[in-house]
Amino acid sequence: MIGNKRYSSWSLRGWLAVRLAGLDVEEVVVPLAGGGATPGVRAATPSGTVPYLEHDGVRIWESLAICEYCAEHAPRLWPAERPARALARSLASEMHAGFRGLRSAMFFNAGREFPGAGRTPDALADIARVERAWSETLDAHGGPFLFGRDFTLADAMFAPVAGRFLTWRPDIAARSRDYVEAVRAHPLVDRWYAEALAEPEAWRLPAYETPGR
Ligand SMILES: N[C@@H](CCC(=O)N[C@@H](CS)C(=O)NCC(=O)O)C(=O)O
Repeated sequence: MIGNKRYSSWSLRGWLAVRLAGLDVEEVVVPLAGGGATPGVRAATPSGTVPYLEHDGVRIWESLAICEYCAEHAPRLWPAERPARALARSLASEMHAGFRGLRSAMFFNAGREFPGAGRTPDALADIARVERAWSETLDAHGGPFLFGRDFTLADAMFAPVAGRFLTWRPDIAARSRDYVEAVRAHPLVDRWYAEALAEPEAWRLPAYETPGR
């Protein structure tokens, strides 16, 4: 189960992991109600949040746990070398646990652009940290993705950040912009955006359609 694609950034992470692993699951999309209390999500998932996965009789929630479950089916979703794998897991965990300033000031909307808005001090500090993390891995592995040619679960965890940068257009380095474009061009991310734009207008929430909330 995922939230609607226009808004649900955590769902994008879990959905990418499931699709990258090729798990055969039915996709259930629930339009988010806003405010973190969608009745259909509350009733159907242990944590009251999406993404939520049921597969082979197993129930998994929390995007990072879903990533790890998918990697058990497809170990190639983490980098092959142990040091790179450790770094990828560290970055994925850091994303899962943090960047609240960025996430609250620059919410995810796959269909809008709010260039220049949302630049709170906390968001800018988070963006600086994101750029440091990205440049370290991009320099070490040569891009286009964080750990080289393959799109890993670290990229899946940061894909909604790339999406936020496309919406809010903060000032970022050319290297970061290239990475954002590479993530956006990934066929699965492109599919997510296409499906987000095809969602019913009735699912739109005014609070997520303008920059100032
Ligand atoms: N830590 C959770 C966060 C999940 C989360 O907050 N998801 C939001 C949607 S993006 C949600 O389910 N909100 C409940 C709601 O809107 O009803 C994870 O990594 O999966």
